[in-house]
Amino acid sequence: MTNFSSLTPSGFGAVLDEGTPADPKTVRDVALEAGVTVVKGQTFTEDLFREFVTGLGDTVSYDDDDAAVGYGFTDILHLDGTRDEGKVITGRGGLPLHTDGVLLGTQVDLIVLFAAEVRDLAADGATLVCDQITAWTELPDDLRAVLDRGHLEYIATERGYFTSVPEGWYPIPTFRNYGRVKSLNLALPFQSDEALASWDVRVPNTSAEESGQFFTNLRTHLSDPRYLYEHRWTAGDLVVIDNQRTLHGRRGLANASSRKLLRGQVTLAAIDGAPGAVTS
Ligand SMILES: O=C(O)CCC(=O)C(=O)O
Ligand SMILES: [Fe+2]
Repeated sequence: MTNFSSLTPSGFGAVLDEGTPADPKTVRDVALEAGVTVVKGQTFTEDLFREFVTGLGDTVSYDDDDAAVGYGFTDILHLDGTRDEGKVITGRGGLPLHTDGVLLGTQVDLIVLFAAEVRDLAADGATLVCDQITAWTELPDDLRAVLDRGHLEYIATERGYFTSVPEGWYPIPTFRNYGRVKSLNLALPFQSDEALASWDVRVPNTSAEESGQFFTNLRTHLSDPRYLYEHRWTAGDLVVIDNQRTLHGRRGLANASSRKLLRGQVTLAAIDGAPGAVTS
């Protein structure tokens, strides 16, 4: 599958022309091959969306000890752009580039997003997807050296979402490899103009100033248009992201706009020679 026109100059991402409903196996294969795939014109109800997500692999669900994670959503999270005070991930503000599973330490291979409703979205409320493997390959040496130290320190500040993680700062490895691909295990800090933060991150044993400068430079590199696909939502859009090869984020929603996305997460078993497999 190499004849897709890509979504970034780095050669990553693919639009898939599928019927309605899209076939989960086809969508999964293209998402793993291309890193992210966009399918337009889908008409899922929440139940049909759940069925589609199940058809991609093992659904990540939060139960038993993790039942309260994400305000207790269990398997399908509603990214509703809510105005509820204190909600960040399901709220209206921007989200810095990150991969899912960093703070909770979970293996999330695919992120599945479906736009059930979109109103007056214009240019913002976009979801950003970064081709992190290429960006990592092309990372300046000074930034690489900091990541190569092996850990960053995080604190989860949105406690209603991150219910099962330590209270204070805790170290998280900068890389991960669940058997398919080694990649950056990273969540950038919120910027000061993003009113509410869901988490914060710092470079250990470094001044706040140096740590801040590191993340500014890292953000500049990862946000280069060469690596970045910006998805502007239309109702009926399905976007499936390979969470092991990308970082993603969101631009904040403008005041009058409304956007209701459904989100599922999928874990794939480590498959030798799977599409998208990168040996490292
Ligand atoms: O709202 C978005 O576009 C992305 C949300 C997100 O990053 C997440 O739910 O993990
Ligand atoms: Fe996310």
